[in-house]
Amino acid sequence: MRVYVYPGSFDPVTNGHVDIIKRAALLCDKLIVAVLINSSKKPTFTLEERVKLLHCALADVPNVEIESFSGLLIDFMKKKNATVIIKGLRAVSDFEYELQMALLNKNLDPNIETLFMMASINYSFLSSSSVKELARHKGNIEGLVPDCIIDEVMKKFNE
Ligand code: COD
Repeated sequence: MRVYVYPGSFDPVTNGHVDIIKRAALLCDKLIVAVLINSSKKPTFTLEERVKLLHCALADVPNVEIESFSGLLIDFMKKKNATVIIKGLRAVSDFEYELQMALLNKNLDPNIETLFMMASINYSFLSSSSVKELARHKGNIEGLVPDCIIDEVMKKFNE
């Protein structure tokens, strides 16, 4: 059984993430969306909120599971018998950091591959940070995040 892992902060999930998840899910038997618990980025949404938003966004994708992890991604991969790490690349600026991570992870476990998927052109400008910036200023986030999470994201910044 081919188990792949798509790790991230998902703070919050965007349509760019969902696009990568749907495309990656076609390549494997099970795709685990792995939500990092203690990100150095200090997430805006709690772990429970990030997981709940992902469940809503991915309700119609059959072979996807949502889990959380802390510590090293490689240790989580081994625990899940997963062989491939999925990463999304938006621009050259993503590449340098992601290459370093991929080489580091390869050094930790040579049997685990990192697979880079290019962002779709429609979402190549999109990040969780830009969604949060828009929401903070009551901007329109339609089309940037799944419809079912719009209210919850807007509420977070405008309570
Ligand atoms: N289109 C396509 N892909 C996208 C888009 C978009 N619009 N937006 C983001 N992505 C991709 C990102 O490039 C990334 O691959 C993924 O989606 C998740 O993005 P984020 O921003 O939610 O998550 P990050 O980048 O904060 O996640 C970082 C990790 C959790 C993957 C990383 O910190 C990690 O692996 N941490 C565990 C500790 C570890 O093992 N470190 C390595 C050894 S030191």
